Amino acid sequence: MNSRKPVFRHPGLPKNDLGCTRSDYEGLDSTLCAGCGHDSVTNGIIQACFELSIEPHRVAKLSGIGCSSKTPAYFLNKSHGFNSVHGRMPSIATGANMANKDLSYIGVSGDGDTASIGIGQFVHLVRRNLNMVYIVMNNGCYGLTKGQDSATADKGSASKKGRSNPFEAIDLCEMAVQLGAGFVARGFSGDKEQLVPLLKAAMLHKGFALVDVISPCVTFNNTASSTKSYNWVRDHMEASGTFDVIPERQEITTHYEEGATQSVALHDGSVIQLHKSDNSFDVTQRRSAINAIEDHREKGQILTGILHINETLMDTHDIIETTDKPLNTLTQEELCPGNQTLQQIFETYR
Ligand SMILES: Cc1ncc(C[n+]2csc(CCOP(=O)(O)OP(=O)(O)O)c2C)c(N)n1
Ligand code: SF4
Repeated sequence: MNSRKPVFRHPGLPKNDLGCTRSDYEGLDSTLCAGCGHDSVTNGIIQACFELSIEPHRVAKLSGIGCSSKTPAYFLNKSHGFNSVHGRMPSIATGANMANKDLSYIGVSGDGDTASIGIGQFVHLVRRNLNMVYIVMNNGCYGLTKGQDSATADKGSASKKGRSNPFEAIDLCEMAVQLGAGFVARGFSGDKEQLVPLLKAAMLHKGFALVDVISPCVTFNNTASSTKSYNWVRDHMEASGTFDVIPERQEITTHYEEGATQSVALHDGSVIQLHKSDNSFDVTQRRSAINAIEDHREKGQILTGILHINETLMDTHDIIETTDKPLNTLTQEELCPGNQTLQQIFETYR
């Protein structure tokens, strides 16, 4: 497919540490409906990768099926990509990650793709703590198949054609915290100021990082009676606080009142400095995170921001003690330990 984007680049465009401009992180033109929240999330991913100076050829983009799962075509066109079948992205991500731990994995899914057909695969991805960023573009409906309610649609919420939803909603963030995820965040496609740092923090985290982004479907679920509409989310979102992602080796210069700030050191030496709006909420404690999500839900609010972070967990490779090198770089000598060692291994099974 040809892109209609201009090939001319102004020489004065800002460049990152790699000498790349933001456009080096773009993909094909979007074919989604004008105003779809998913396009804003795509832009957030492009911005986050640009600001972090991520090498596009070191990234693998993975997705399932849905309008949301089409978006990897619209960012990082110099990266690896795999568009799997509906709800099966987690198993593709697991296989790829096991084969090559040196790539960065960005998975994009929808609430249908993750919370309905793919929920069985999703929960195991979380509990295994696969090192990847998992983005859910959450619009409370199946956009691609014309707007049926999804499992994240709130009880009582109604889409354009549907009746009020009679079922309880699945809260993917709360479920991920309960399953032991080390990084859980919630954003809104209409709040770029919060979304880009959330995505950056998720990309710097080692292990499974869930970013659930409320991303309204303007065609089927942007009604006055929908709790996933632009207006409803704007009126009901409550941020857990603001935060800075301070890259490795950069001095922390901001100063906030003691007690209101919580610093979390990331695996690569970067630091997340959270300026909390509520001192009673400790993002490093699972129970505290679950209580905060529940308390806000009871008040009819959507809690956004970093909801939980734990930098002490081991990822899948550490847990099952895989080899340090990507499988395709292993030599014959490394793969075959020799007759004597093989005999010793066989002896342990006799
Ligand atoms: C096995 C299978 N079952 C059903 C479908 C039909 N289908 C395609 S996308 C989709 C749901 C998409 O919803 P979501 O993941 O929320 O993405 P959105 O389009 O809302 O971004 C469904 C049911 C399919 N493609 N494959
Ligand atoms: S149908 Fe909805 S989710 Fe799909 S592209 Fe259009 S607005 Fe976006």
